[in-house]
Amino acid sequence: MYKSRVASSHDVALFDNIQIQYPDNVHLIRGNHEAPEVNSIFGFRAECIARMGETDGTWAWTRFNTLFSYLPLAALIEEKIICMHGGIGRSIHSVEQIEKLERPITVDAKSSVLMDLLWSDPTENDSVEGIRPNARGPGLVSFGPDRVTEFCKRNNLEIIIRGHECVLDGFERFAQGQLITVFSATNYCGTSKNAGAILVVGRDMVIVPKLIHPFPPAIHSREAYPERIMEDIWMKELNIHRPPTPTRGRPQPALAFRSFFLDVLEVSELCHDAEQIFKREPTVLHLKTPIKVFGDLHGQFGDLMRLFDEYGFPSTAGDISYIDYLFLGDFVDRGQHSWRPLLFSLR
Ligand SMILES: [Mn+2]
Repeated sequence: MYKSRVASSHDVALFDNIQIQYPDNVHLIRGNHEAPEVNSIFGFRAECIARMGETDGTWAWTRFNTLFSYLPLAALIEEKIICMHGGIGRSIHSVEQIEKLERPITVDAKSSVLMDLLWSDPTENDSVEGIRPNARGPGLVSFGPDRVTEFCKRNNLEIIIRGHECVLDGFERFAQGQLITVFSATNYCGTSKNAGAILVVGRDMVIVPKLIHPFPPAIHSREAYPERIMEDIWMKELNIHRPPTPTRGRPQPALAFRSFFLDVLEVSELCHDAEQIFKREPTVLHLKTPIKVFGDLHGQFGDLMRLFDEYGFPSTAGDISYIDYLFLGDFVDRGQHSWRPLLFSLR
């Protein structure tokens, strides 16, 4: 459980860096797992307790969920592409309906717009039109390609980009390309064998998918431990900043010894700062191209690092000065490292 402290402190350092330096370039919207009813069951609560102990962990889990209730719920890119976690479901016909949702918001609001936004899926293929029941649960729906076309036309939009579903190639087209699903965690739950993807939206509004593939399930090889490989890469990068023959007792940069295992005060400050940012932002974000759109991460931090490694990284050494980042929710649950993508992306 208490492995990889050094690499992890690097994560937090990077995250702090992003928060301080790039407050306008990294954007988050909410997924259905950013809710206590869901993340008490699928791993996030257990992870908080494993990292901080029963009392502090439960407190942190509660605090994070309060923070989640302030997350923006959708994003418009150049007023032409709308992004949300799930979809438009049965009830959403206009962008204004989403804009009118007042945050903080939870399931207790009994908002069908919120439920559709976070939980709905497209139907199984373009030939299945209208509204169908959704196997995810009672009251949840799937929406046909006719709904996508109608929604885009009515709101003068070209495309819907959403996450929420694990798709084999990391991205998948629906409604003749008018809706794209993107999912960034590879080999989801260790069994799905899916690729992960991000979508790069250029200034010309052309959408280019970028993929990473699951590691082969080789036994007794480094490939069986993708996270280990990532940590090796991180260690190499960290080592660049270290002198080859360190002197005992030399002054250390403060961040180098910050543990990833935050204490209550640090979680409190972090959530407070992030909450101020979410409160300043509108419920529907207005974003510009070029931008990279990330799908569900579900605590699979190694995949986030691979995507950064292959397709650019949010720092001045990377590409933050000319491209923005949008994450479509479901940062937590399932994987072992909900905290890391979460903290990383909280700016
Ligand atoms: Mn989801």
